[in-house]
Formats: sequence, structure tokens, C-alpha cells
Amino acid sequence: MARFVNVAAGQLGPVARSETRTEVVARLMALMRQAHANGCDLIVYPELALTTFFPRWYMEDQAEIDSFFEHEMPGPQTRALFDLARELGIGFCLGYAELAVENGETHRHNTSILVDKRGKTISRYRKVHLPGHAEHEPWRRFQHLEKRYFEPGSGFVVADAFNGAIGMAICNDRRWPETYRVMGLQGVEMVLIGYNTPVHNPPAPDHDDLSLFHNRLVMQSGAYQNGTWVVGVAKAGIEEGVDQIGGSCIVAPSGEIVAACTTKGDEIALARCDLDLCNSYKRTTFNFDVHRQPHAYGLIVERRGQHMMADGTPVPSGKSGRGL
Ligand code: ING
Repeated sequence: MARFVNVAAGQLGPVARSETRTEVVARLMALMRQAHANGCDLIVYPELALTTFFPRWYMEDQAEIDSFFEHEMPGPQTRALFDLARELGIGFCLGYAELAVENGETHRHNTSILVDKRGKTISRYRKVHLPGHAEHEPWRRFQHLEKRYFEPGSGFVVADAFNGAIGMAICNDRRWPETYRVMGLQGVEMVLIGYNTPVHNPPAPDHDDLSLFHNRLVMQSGAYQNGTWVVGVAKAGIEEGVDQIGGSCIVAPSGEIVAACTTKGDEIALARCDLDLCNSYKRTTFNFDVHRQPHAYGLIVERRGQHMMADGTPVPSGKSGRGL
């Protein structure tokens, strides 16, 4: 029996700094209604969907920085989105800046949540791979201060939801094969990824012309090499003077793009995703139990007089010598 999930990639165009949460939530709700009208079970929104991509600016005043964070989720200005989800019977994945007070300490994360058709949050992920830098770098056309404003998350989790195994990642995470493999080893069948990606990458301007190609490349390879669906959703367009790629798409476990947005504005792309298609890869080419060789990956190697594990991690204390 095929397990279909009807999915919408809920791409956003630019979000201005002046836009209120209420105004943005209204845009998210309009996309949710479109997705529901097209029979969707789930809509995936971008990273930091509720505000402009504020890490592009250097700020020192903590109150100003915290104005971009959500202190509760849902809160007074986001509750309407959860209520609509429950009313329509559609789930969603939402990226936002999370301010959490835990054991009396304040923590700030670049977060994504998965909310079911009853409007209940069933999974939360905090971005692991924070790109950019922590201090002001005035040479850049714009900043990328995620390392300044967020703490990294502690790992990738796969939740049982929508009759399958659903994982989340955020933006730069999608560029790292470990992101998909860690969830692949947990049996993930769909990875939901929001992103804000500038066309121009100041440290590597020669990559700019390849930004959309690299966007597709990493999600298609991650999908194929782990036999999983991947849904990538942009906040796109020229946002506060910075051009951000679109390229929202839905990738099948084959690595094929089966749906894509064609604008850089608010737009949904739709796909009827058969989660059982994952097995065509998980039970053959990427049958990890049969074909993966973890013993070879944990090898201790010597590079230029330094011992390390074959995957580049330090040799755990107590282990030494070559693993040959
Ligand atoms: N943005 C970008 C991303 O990984 C980036 C940062 C852009 C890295 C271009 C490398 C090249 O898509 C976020 N928010 O991670």
C-alpha cells in the first residue's frame, strides 16, 4: 500500500525588516490555504521565515537582536497559523529564530519545527552547521553573522509523522553530506529544509554563478545517497538589498527534481510523494546493512605525521597506531 504525502514547498519572497510578524503570518496562511486547496498534507516554509534574514547586519544591542527572535512558539502573533493548520487539517514545517530560557539560561537558536495536522508541534530541530562569522567583517558587501547570533544545535532527529520518517535540516546543513547520512542511518524518508541563500558569497565570489546549481546538487545527492525525499524551500528575491536564490524544489529518492518553484516570490510547488519509493534505494544500492563498510570508516590513519580517524575526527583517547 503506497504511503503518499502530498507536499507543498511554501516559498517566500523577500521579507522586509519593517514587516511585522502578523503581516508575514498572513502571507504564510495564504500559502497554507493554497496548499490545502491543492490537497496537501504538509507545507514546508523557509528558514527564519518570520523575519528578514537579520544575520546580514552587524548589531551589538541585544534588545535589537532579540527583536528578531520568538520567545514562545506559538506566540500571540503566530498562533493564527497553528489554528489555521488545525482548522484545515494540514501540517507545516516552520523556520524561525528561537530564544529559549532553559535552567535559567538564555539560548538562541536557528530553529525549525514540524507541526502536525492538529496544530501540535511534534519535532524541533536547531541548526547544526552555522555558516558565516562571529565578528564584524566590514570588507563584506553584507554580513553573515549566524555564528554571532545563534548557538549550534546538538544533532539531527527523525520523527515518526505523516505516516513516515520525517527529518529536518536548515540551510547550510544541506551542503554537508553528514546531515543526510546521520538521518539516513535513522531511516529518514523525507528531509525538510528551509534556506536563505544569497546569490553572492563574499568569501567565494567565483561560486556566485553556480549558486542555484550547488543548491540542486547538494539536495539531489543527499536524497539519492540516502534513499530519501528532500524538500528545499527558499526565502527568495532581493531582501533588504541582498539577492537571495529561489530554486525551491522537491527531490525524489532517485535524486530527480519532481517539482520546483519558477519565481522568486511567494509560491508553492507541489508533489505527491510516495514514501515507499524510498525502499527502491534503501533496499538495493543504499542498503546500509548489506553494503556500507563502517569498519573502514573508523580506520586510524596517519597524515603528515598526524594520527587521525579516517573521517578526520581525532583519535579517541586509548586508541593509537594505524588501523591497518
Ligand atoms: N545561508 C547560506 C547557505 O549555506 C552560504 C550560506 C551561502 C554558504 C553560499 C555557502 C555558500 O545556503 C545559510 N543561511 O546557511
